[in-house]
Order: sequence, then C-alpha cells, then structure tokens
Amino acid sequence: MEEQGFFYRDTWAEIDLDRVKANVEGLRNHLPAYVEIIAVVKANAYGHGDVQISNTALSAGATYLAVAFLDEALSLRRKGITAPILVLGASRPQDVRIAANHKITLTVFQSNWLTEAQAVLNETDQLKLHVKLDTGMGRIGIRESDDLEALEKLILDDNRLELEGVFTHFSTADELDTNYFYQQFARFQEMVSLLKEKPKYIHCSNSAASLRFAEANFNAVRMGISMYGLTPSPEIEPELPYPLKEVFSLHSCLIHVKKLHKGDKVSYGATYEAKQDEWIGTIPIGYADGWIRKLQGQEVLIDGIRMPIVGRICMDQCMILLPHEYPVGTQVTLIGEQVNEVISVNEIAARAETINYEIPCIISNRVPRIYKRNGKTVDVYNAIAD
Ligand code: PMH
Repeated sequence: MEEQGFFYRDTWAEIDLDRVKANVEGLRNHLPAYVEIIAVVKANAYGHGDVQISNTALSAGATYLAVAFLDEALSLRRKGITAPILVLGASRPQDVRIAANHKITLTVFQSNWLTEAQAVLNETDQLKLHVKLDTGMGRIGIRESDDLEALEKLILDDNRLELEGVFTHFSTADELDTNYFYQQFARFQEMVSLLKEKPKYIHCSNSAASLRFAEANFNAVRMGISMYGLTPSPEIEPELPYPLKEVFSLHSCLIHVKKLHKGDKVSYGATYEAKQDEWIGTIPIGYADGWIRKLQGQEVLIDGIRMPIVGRICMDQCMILLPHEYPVGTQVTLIGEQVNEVISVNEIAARAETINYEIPCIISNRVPRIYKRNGKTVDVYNAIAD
C-alpha cells in the first residue's frame, strides 16, 4: 500500500525549522519592537515550503507574509494560513474580488489599473492596498510624484479601498558601495512625504537593508533570504550583526557501487575515464531535480569526507568517485553538514556561477522536503505524490 507523505526514492531535502525560528528571532531582537517583520515566502518560500515556513516565521515573531503572485497567496489561504498576506507583484485588475474575498492585500502602482479594479469590485467589497514606488529598481512602481498624488486620491476617495502601505525595493542594499542605496532611500522618503495620509505600513528594507541600515527600517521590513539563513551577498558577510543559520540541506544515498578498471568510462559522452582501479557510486539525483549539469566536479560528503561528482550529471542520477567501497544505502550529503565538514549553499552557488538565492529555488519539487524540529521529522512534503 502506498502511504501518504511517504516517498520511494532516496533523495530528499531537509528543512530545519528550528533554524528558521532562530533566524527570525535574530532579526526580531536586532530590530526595535515597533518594526514589524514581513516574512517573504514567495516561490514556495524560496524552495523551502510555503506553509511550513510561514507558520514557523509567524510563531517566531513575523506578523505579515509576502508572496509574488495572487496564486501563491491563495495557496497559503487554502492551507489554512489566516495571517495578512501581501502580493508584492502585479495582479490582474479583474481578479481583485478574489483577493478581497480572501483578505489578501494587493500591490498597486498604476492609476488605470485601479480604475479597472474599481469597476470590478462590488459595493461591499473591502480591499487593502500597498502602493509600490519605483525609486531606482526599474521593475514595477510609480516613479513620478504626480502619478503618486493621483493614485492616492483615487484610493482615498473610495471607501472600499484601504491604503494600508507604501513600499519600495532596493537594488543594491547588499553591496559595499552604498551610494545608490542612499539615492533610492532619499527618493523613497521624498515620495512618502507627498502622501496626504501616512499608511499603517511604510517598508523598504529587504534582508540586506534590515541587517545594515537601521535608518531604513520605518515600521516594517521584508525578510527573505536571511530567514533561510543565507547571507544576501558574500561582501556583507563580515557585517552581519548576528549569525545566520542555514536552513536547507540536500541528501541522497548510494544506490549502486561498482569497481571500475583503468580506462573504463562514466556517463554520457564517456568523458570520464578511470585512471586506475576506482570505486564509483551512483546517487539518484540529477538535473531534473535542479542538480544542474554545471555541478559536475562539485564535491559531496560521505562520513564527512569530500568526494567529487565525476562524468556528466544525468537527468535523474549522477556518479561520484569513492575513496573505497561503501555499502549501497550509505547517505550522501550534497548540501549541509556531515561530521566536521560542511557544503554550504554558497559553495554550490559559486560552483554554479550564481547567487545562493537560486539554489534552493531550483531544487525542483520532485525532491521531497522533510521538516525537522528538535532533530525530529515533523512533516514530509512530497509534491509529486499530490
Ligand atoms: N521584497 C521584494 C519586493 C522582493 O522582490 C524581495 C526578494 C524581498 C523583499 C526579499 O529580499 P531578500 O530575500 O533579499 O531579503 N526578491 C528577489 C527577487 O526578485 N530576485 O531575487 C530576490
């Protein structure tokens, strides 16, 4: 019989909820009490699992959640999350009733969007809005003072709408050169000062800004990457005011172990050739799991010992060079700690020539997530069994 919440392949990601809690509490203690924490749980909580991360963040002191799209907010509501949720990205004006009915806060940055939305809303609908200002990110947001004044008037004149927040997003808060950051910050202050009524929430800081620039706290910050225990950029690692604890780890098991002789080949293209008698182990994880081909040559851990991936990474499997024979079933750690050795998300990001944000996001939902608290499994999520 198949069991729900179970999986039948020896590859999984572990999500340490105690570390999420510690990271949120770390920021909570770092900030003045009046500054609220908006936990950014878009993209399935950066690949960690939206509902588990949301619940943990809320119990550790976050008061608001943020996602990129309305669908993500609805998914959280379906899973029983009742906390306020802000959709940071654009929603379609024809969908505003769905947001209103589920008490989901939307982002607005165009007057004509709002006019279309007003035509869709019923008389009794109530919709909370945060106005997005583009102070230099060049993505979405109001850039001109006149447009802001017109938009504010439209909102204030409609009693179905509540202007609950105003925000912007920094493009360089994680860089050592703070010039552009301060330009954006000044523009934000200038635009906010034009508002006739100050909304309840004024927020602009992402993780990097919340860790580095107290003056940009206003009364809420949006915590993403640091909640997952990852530093926003390697440059600011030395500036961290408290240690971050990495939440995500990735594991597999040897499914086949064999001895190759000098000249024997491994994987597609037959590009790897044994130089002598060698032990090669196969693990059931590949590029369809987000363990991309660029990670060829990356090391993994067995018993705290590093050993390299050899030959090309396949869709569902890859091979590692073992120092000696190991039994089938031996655990292999691709990201995380084993004995006294660590393979960090940053190490994988560097090898893949990308940023740490991207790594847990691209570990696909074919990889089950196991949730741990106090070292014990408290939940398992296997998306492909749904
Ligand atoms: N607010 C907005 C509007 C964002 O887009 C993000 C992250 C955050 C807050 C959280 O930032 P942090 O994870 O650095 O704390 N957005 C993205 C993005 O669009 N690409 O990478 C990160």
